[in-house]
Formats: sequence, structure tokens, C-alpha cells
Amino acid sequence: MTRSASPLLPIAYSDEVTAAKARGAPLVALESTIITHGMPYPGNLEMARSVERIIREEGAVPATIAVIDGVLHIGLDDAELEALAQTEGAMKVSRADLAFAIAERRTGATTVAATMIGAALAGIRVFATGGIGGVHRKAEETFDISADLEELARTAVIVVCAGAKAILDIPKTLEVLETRGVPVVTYDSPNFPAFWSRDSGLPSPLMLNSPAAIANFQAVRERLGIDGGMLVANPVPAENEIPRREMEIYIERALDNAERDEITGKEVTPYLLNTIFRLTDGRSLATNIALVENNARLAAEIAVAMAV
Ligand code: PSU
Ligand code: MN
Repeated sequence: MTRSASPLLPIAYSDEVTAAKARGAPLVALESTIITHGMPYPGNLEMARSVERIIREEGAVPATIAVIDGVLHIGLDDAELEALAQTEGAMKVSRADLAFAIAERRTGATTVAATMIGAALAGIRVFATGGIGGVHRKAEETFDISADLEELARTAVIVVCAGAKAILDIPKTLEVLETRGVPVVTYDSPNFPAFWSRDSGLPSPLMLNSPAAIANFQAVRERLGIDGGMLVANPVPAENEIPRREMEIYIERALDNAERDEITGKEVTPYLLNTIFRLTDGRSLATNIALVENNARLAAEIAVAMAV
């Protein structure tokens, strides 16, 4: 592991990432909140390992990002990945508290927003996740809008996801992205996907059907001096999907439970995901793993296309 020269900003690059940067190999960032807060052990560890393997198979190098004991890690080795997957009580770190976790020497898993910050710092331009955070249902009362949206507006990283989590208000999420100037590109489908389902019922603002076209689109944005990130929505493979109508029943129940249990703030997303895993007897977890793997593959293809 390579430590940063500056003791003022403790960053550690994994050996694999250090070597990749030295030879200019394509890199794909991965978040860690999905490991600590998004899935139960040991499914989370299996997912974390398999997405890294898929990225390597596609000719890119994975960089899972997390804060461990106050050090910002860009790339984790297998022992670190395993330890993180079993860590209880890791912070869920977004833009607001990334620096806090480092300053206070905490262990924290990075959300989409914080992972984008780490990726940009490390010169990594593509990032794969499951679903981004967005505008929550009833946001007009709670004001609960994920910092992920703001980060997409300001940080130049391509985020590959399976759409917005269907637990969110997807029309409002797309409106905020449009207002903030974030391109939303669905891969190979006219329909914006909804995480577990291939179709949210809404058309996608933009569509492209090759990694090279996505790489080229980003290159043109950069030439125009348009900063900020891009959201690439990759529908879950048909054989792994749970149709929207069926998911909606579980989502409604999970939202009712969250209201009853007075869940607020950072706990909302992990609580809802967990409740849905239980209500679907783990089926939603299998779908979640399949879609992250699918996104890792596309992200690696985009990173490879950007490198040529
Ligand atoms: N995608 C998943 N599982 C997750 C998340 C995304 O499949 O657990 C996490 C991501 O880290 C995302 C976060 O950034 O949920 C959003 O949380 P919030 O709504 O509190 O911003
Ligand atoms: Mn929130």
C-alpha cells in the first residue's frame, strides 16, 4: 500500500491501484456504503469481491473507496475488504462528513457522493454502484434529498447505476438532476430503470448504446468546459429483474414500517433496503447483487473506452 506524501491528508492507494496509475490503466471506483449499510454479511463480501473480479476481467482495475481509521483508502486489498464487510458501526460518510471521518480517525463507508470525491481526487473518472440516492417520497415534507444529486452536479465522474432506487420519488429525482445539469443516459433502453426493475414507467432523458458513445459524450462535455458528472443508468438484466408492480407492494410496506418506526436521515435508505430484503425473502438481495455486477461490467467497458 502506498501512503500519500502529505501527512496532512492521509490517503492510501492499494498496490493494484498504484500499479494501474503508473501504467495508465483504466480504473473503476466502487463505493463502500453498499458493503456496510446496503447488504448483510456475507452477501456483501461476495458482491464486493465479484464486482472487483468482473472489472479485472474487462481489462480495468477496481478501486473500492473507504475511510479506515482516518485514512482515505483508494483500493482495498482482500483482507481490508473482508474486515470492512464485517465492520459494525462504520459511519455512512457523504460530502458533509468525509473530512470529519478523516479528522477524527474514524472508519467510514463512502456513499456515492463521498466516493465521487475520492475518485476525482485519485484521478478516477468512472464509478460503478447499485442505485444512487435521490429525492425521497414526501420530500416536500421531509426535505430528504440525497447529497448524491448535488455531487453529480459538481464532480466530473461518470456514475454507472441501475437507476434510482424505486423507494424514491423517481420523477422528482429526474427533475432535480435536470435542474442541476446532470445528463441522465440510459444504456441501450428508452426507459429509465428503477433499480430492481428494468422500467420505472418514465422515459429516459437520453439514451446511448455503446460504451464508446458514452466515453465520447463525456469527452465532448469536457471540451465544452461543462463540469460535473454524468449518470449512466443500466437496466438490471431481464433474468434478474423483479417487476415494478410486484416491487411496489414491498416498497409501500417498507415505507409504512419506516414511518411507524420513525426512521429519519441517514438511516432511511439502509432501513428500507433491509426491510425489502426481508419482505422478499432475499430475492431483492439477489437482484441487487446481479445489478451491481452488471454495472461493474459496463463501467469497466466505459473506462476502457475512455482510455483509448
Ligand atoms: N445503492 C445500493 N445500496 C446502497 C446505496 C446505493 O444498492 O446502500 C447507498 C449509496 O451509498 C448511496 C446511499 O449513496 O445509499 C444514499 O443514501 P442517502 O439516500 O442517505 O443519501
Ligand atoms: Mn437522505
